[in-house]
Amino acid sequence: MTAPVLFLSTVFKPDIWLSSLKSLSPGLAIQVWPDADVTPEAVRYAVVWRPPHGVLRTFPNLACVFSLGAGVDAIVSDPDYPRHVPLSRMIDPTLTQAMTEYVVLHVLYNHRRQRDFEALQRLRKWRALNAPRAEQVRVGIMGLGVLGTDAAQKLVPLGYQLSGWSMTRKHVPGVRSFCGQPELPAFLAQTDILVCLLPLTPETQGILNRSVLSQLPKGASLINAARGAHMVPEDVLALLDEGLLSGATLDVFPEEPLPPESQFWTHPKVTLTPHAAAATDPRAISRHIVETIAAMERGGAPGNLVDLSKGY
Ligand code: NDP
Ligand code: OXD
Repeated sequence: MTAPVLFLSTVFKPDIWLSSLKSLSPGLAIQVWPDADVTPEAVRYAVVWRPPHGVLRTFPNLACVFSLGAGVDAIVSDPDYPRHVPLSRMIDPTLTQAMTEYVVLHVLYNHRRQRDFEALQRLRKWRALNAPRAEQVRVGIMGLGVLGTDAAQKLVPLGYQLSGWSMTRKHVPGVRSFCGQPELPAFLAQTDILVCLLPLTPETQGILNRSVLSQLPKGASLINAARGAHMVPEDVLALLDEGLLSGATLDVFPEEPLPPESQFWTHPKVTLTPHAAAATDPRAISRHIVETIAAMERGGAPGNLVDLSKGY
């Protein structure tokens, strides 16, 4: 059998994705890597999540690669990625909404000292803790793209002082824009709650390190919902122990699943979730894939394109 669509993931089981694609386009012929009967020449579209490096280049007639997620670091880091093939990533309102819920939840959690209240609850201690008013709290979002911008826009009406750091200057009402390396120190110096929503690229890898985080005001908190490799784990743990960081909400880790021996599991100042901030909705991505394939077969171009020269 030959099929123009190939499902290729080292992490996701194909069933749910295949049934979702088939329900929208019953005639779509799909095969699953690494089935032995896949004919490389027949593959025109690849639907991927963390594909093994070197595999995509073995399909000479690829017309488009679809990422099942918003972050494409595991794809663009493949030195053999066929760079003439467009890469379309996940941009979808359901995913954006889910991430915004996560960010709003944990900004409030850190601002309102919920972690401290839970510690007191465990001790059966009835004690009110003070928290500043939202107007006094400065939230800084690293990465003012699709996800960061939406989260910022939803936090503004709650009264927080919002700022964002990006590559290029942004004009989002109520959100102060900082951009580029030269403006990073000023951005950090005025941030009480730092939210990382950057893509993982060679420039942003390890950016949540001692030297950068030490530029935050003492007692700032960190929310990382982007990628684990943004963080230098030992630096974050040390800064929590030293009190420079008062708390951290972490959704992503350099090694996932987080190993049982990791100190993050039990650190009293850490709240963690298992890379669950914003999952891709199979129906939403399937709609995007099916519609894009239909458009491309009529001669159209794919949307949600990654700029391969920038890596995001
Ligand atoms: P976008 O590409 O829309 O936004 C990225 C933002 O980061 C842009 O504002 C960009 O600036 C900025 N940026 C990139 N590189 C730099 C740099 N070197 N210095 C400063 N700013 C930089 O991405 P999304 O908002 O869609 O997604 C962000 C990330 O969130 C994903 O890459 C993924 O890793 C993560 N994610 C995590 C999920 C989870 O469940 N934990 C779910 C979904 C996504 P500019 O706009 O100027 O180019
Ligand atoms: C994504 C993710 O990038 O789920 O979409 O991490």
